[in-house]
Amino acid sequence: MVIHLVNPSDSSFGTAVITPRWLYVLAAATPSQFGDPQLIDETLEQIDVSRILPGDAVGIGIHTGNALRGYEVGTMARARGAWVIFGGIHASLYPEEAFQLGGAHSVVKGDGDIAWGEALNDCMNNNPQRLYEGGRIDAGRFLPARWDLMPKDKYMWASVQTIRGCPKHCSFCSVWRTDGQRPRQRAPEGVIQEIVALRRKGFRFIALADDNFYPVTLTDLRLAERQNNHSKVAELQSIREERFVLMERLAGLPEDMIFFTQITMEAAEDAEFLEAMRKARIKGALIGVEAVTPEGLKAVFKDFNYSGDRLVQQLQTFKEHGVHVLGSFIFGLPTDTQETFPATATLAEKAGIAFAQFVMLTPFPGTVDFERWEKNQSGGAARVGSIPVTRYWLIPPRLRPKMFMPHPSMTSDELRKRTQEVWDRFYGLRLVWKRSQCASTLRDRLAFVFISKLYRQMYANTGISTDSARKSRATFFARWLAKPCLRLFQAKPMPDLQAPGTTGHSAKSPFTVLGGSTRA
Ligand code: B12
Ligand code: SF4
Repeated sequence: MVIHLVNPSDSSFGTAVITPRWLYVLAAATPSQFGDPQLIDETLEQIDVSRILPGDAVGIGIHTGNALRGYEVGTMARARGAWVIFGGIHASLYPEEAFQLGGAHSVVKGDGDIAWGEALNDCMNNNPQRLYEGGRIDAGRFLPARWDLMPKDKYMWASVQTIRGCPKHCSFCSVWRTDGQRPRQRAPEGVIQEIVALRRKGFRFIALADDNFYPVTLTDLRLAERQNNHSKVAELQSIREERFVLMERLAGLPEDMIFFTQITMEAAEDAEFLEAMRKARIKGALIGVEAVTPEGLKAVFKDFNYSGDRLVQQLQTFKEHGVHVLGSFIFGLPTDTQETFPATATLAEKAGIAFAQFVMLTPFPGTVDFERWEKNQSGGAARVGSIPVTRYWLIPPRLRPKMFMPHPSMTSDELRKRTQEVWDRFYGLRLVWKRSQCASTLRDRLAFVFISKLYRQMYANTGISTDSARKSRATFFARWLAKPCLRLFQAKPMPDLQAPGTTGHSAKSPFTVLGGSTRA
């Protein structure tokens, strides 16, 4: 019984920006009696189904965006006589779809680190269960990825997870509902061991695949303190302290290493944390800015973010601490007007953010937005063929609408066109070159320009465009750009690298920090 793990994708670029971490974690979760699994990442190349034989087991991980392709792969695998097992966020939310459309024998809901092995053993005994409840396992049980199985020269960034879950509750995001609001933080040692294994292979760029790298804010601490909730204060302090220990360990890694993470804007108020990030060389962070007006922020339950000049100031604070921001903005909120588009582009420029993504409001399953939207389809949802738009991921990509929530004053085409214009403006060569000043060497400046152009081609043109000629041109250019990009990201392997030790640093008591800011 050969085990295959498939990361489905409609578009293959030959090279990918970030490793799909789940593939390598599930490889680690595969019991050794089955041997090493075959890993197929379709963002690189499409699967060759002739390699699947009767009695093999095929694990397919899906999020909403690649669910339909995942069902095609599952159906093909089942037709070849293999056991088919689905997992990932989308399968966890809609297990029945995987049975009806994807040829599934089983679905694993939640974390696969333990349940995957059980499912494989049951397949081997010809007795797979329909559902496996993987649940939310404790951080101590998260498995380190099998990086030894990664193909050579295919990925620019590797991804290592340090924490799962997020205490916030943004309306467009499913993380806090699926991964939970209680942060599950890995001990620094395991994280460092994985990173060392990657640097040994020549990876110097690492994405910290975290929901929110800053799980405890100074406001959280202040609140717990004001409530005299001593156990809460101790718990929050311990989570915070462990973040500092991790960052100190990262700082001890080779100096050419660069990290990228996802974080909330509130970290701008925590100078000690930002300074630790600088030392750890966490040089980039995806920050959900979402909207540039207070009304927009309220609409997505993210009113802990600032708007206007205060927002510019906060974004600049990250830059001052050497953390370059990938700002994520949402277009299509009911509060958006025609002015929102240029105003957002201007704000992004003024704030000096290094990268930006401008996404169209999409109701993702598992979110508050989705539930509200689905409920509001009075008289039944519109359909494309026989498929209601509330199951838009089942609509073939070329027919899939780009906008789902009607806007009070703009048509879907207008929103898409204006969004595309903002991408064009932000990623124009002159501005990209100007922004590349954040890199210190010519090589890094070039890497910045290439990655900016690649990001735009892979994301904006293939994602937003409805014009298929433009889409295939973008795919062609992305393939072409990806090769030199990859070389710029590679470093000389360091096969003898050892994990750095710790000097026993401890974060300043948060209350020293709080005392300061409360007085200010
Ligand atoms: C890091 C990350 C990114 C990174 C890197 C992506 C990459 N190539 O790896 C970046 C920033 C590029 C990114 C981009 C996007 N992301 Co993202 N991302 C994440 C994040 C924070 C972590 C993913 C990760 O690596 N986790 C670590 C692995 C080990 O965990 P895991 O994937 O959950 O897998 C576990 C289980 O699900 C299960 N499992 C998974 N697959 C399988 C398969 C089998 C067979 C089995 C048995 C089990 C199993 O076992 C695994 C181990 O426990 C998740 C949030 C989250 N908590 O999942 C969002 C998340 C996956 N992203 C999301 C979204 C929406 C996006 C974007 C569309 C955002 C946007 N609008 O631009 C893009 C799409 C990119 C793409 N085409 O894939 C959503 C998906 C929602 C949905 N319903 O599909 C999530 C859930 C966050 C959210 N906001 O809700 N993302
Ligand atoms: S968008 Fe970010 S801050 Fe909001 S709940 Fe999701 S992970 Fe947390």
